[in-house]
Amino acid sequence: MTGRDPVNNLKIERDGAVVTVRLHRPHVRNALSGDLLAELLDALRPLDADPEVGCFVVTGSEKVFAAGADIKEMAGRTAAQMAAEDYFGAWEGFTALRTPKIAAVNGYALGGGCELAMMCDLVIAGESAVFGQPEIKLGVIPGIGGTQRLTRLVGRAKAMDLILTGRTMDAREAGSCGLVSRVVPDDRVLPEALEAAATIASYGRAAVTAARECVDRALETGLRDGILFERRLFHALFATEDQKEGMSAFLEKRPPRFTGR
Ligand code: CO8
Repeated sequence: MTGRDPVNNLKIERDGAVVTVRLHRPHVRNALSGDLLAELLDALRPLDADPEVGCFVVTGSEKVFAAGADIKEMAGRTAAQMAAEDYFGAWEGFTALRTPKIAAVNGYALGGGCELAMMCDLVIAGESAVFGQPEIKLGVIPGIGGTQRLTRLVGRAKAMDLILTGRTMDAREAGSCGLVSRVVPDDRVLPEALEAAATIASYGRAAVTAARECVDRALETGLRDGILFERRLFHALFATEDQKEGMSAFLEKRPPRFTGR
């Protein structure tokens, strides 16, 4: 990616085990530039390695989650430059973060914005949120996993409809077709996401990681392999203190105290 923009494109806040990342490029509707991605990874990688951090919440503004990849940044590039830079390849660094990620979406989540939401583990959207993959209108196609993740999440029929026509869908449709985990009133998006994040962060880290990896495996492999993968991770969790603590606490009728060990 290009030289770093001196302006901060993100606002990061930590409250205990939960880290909130707010995309902040209001002049371009939070368009996802190379600088923004580099900043995001620089900020989140050390937090991902911190055992005290249990969940990330990614959000935008009241009106825009993100209006996609930065069109100005891409517009003049040649195919050779795009390939040489492996443009968008670095987004794999975001999906590789092992800490659970919740997208808290108000307003537009278009193109790369919709793809960013789909890279998160949960998507909590406000009633006025708008989702779409409008790249066809720019003479291109989704480039940060949209054709693959959207199809897996909502099925071929709706993915073709959205990607070929470039139409948008509202939060209700996105919720009913499986793109969005919860649709809530607009002013409840961040509180609800923070509550879910605190809940996830309160559980044993090994179980949370195993659960995420197993659910994602369901989209990537056949049923027999997925079930075997799940069973092996389930067995492995019996090596953790958190499993002993969680089950003892249940039997002793007291709240568990997970330590991440
Ligand atoms: N990139 C760069 N600038 C943007 C973007 C963007 N994605 N979106 C908005 N802006 C800029 C506008 O150019 C405008 O700038 P200026 O003030 O200098 O004119 C400013 O933000 C405000 O934009 P609007 O006036 O349009 O704001 P509105 O609030 O009226 O509308 C919308 C908000 C609906 C979000 C509208 O801006 C919009 O439709 N944006 C573009 C959405 C879009 O097409 N997204 C897809 C982008 S492409 C992509 O994500 C993946 C490409 C895959 C390429 C594959 C390569 C490998």
